[in-house]
Amino acid sequence: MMMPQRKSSRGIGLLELAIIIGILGILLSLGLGIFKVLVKNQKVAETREVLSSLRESIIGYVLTRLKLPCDDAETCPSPQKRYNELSKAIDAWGKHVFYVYWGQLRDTTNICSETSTGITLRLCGPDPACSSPVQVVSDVAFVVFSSGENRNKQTRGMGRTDTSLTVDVYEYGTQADDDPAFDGDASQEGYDDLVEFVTLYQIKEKLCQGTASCVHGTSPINVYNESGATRCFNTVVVSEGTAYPVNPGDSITVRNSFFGFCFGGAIGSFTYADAAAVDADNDCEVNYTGGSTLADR
Ligand SMILES: [Ca+2]
Ligand SMILES: [Ca+2]
Ligand SMILES: [Ca+2]
Repeated sequence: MMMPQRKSSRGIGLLELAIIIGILGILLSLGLGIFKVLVKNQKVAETREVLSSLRESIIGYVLTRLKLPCDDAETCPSPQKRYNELSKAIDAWGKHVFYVYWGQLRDTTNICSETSTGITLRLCGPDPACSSPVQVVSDVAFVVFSSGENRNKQTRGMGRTDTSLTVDVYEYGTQADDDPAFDGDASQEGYDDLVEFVTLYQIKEKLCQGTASCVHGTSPINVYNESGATRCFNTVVVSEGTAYPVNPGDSITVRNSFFGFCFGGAIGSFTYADAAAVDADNDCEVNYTGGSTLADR
């Protein structure tokens, strides 16, 4: 039996072929574009992860050593460590991440007794002149940052800083380069640095119990009478175990108390500065233990 002959198809015309190739081309380029964006996002995320781990490692270091680590490009007396020994300090594009810190916070024996830094960070939005910053953060302890995909360091500062420094952070794509000398190129690249920072306040909040609101020189210091008897601080009767707030500039003369009255000559004295000097844990609380003696509480 003869099979009916199939009608042969006409095939694809030249025009259709051109259209199909065109569509494929568009799809392919879209796909490549999406692929590039995905890779880039993944690298940005990876770098953010590197920076936040590094930031946490530095905070961890401060919690045990009571001071900041060294930069990698300076003399670092043992047993101090460098920031890049604490955690990975290479970004997703293979470049070293930068560390900028306030020098005194490395020299100090106890970061809790530090009250300010000279590093200010400004979030500038899309304005390369930063004429009206979105946010200004003062007393920054340290900054870690990556020069981003363009590998151009566009953020100011590197390593130890002992003179006041303003670090400006711009919105992605802003035509800003605050360190043209470093790369020798101030070309009109969009800002793409990735920046993390920590303030002295944030460190003290974690490390120095209850000290966030205690600033020596500004906050009153509670002096607890732990001398074993009711005393008079100037003319105020302070019973055993209770606190008397001493304000900046105050000088206290301590006298004995008798039935709720202050009497007799001075048995000791101290000033606000004396109280601040012994308040090693920086919580604005010290003990008066007799005579002219104060001790940390
Ligand atoms: Ca950059
Ligand atoms: Ca640069
Ligand atoms: Ca104290």
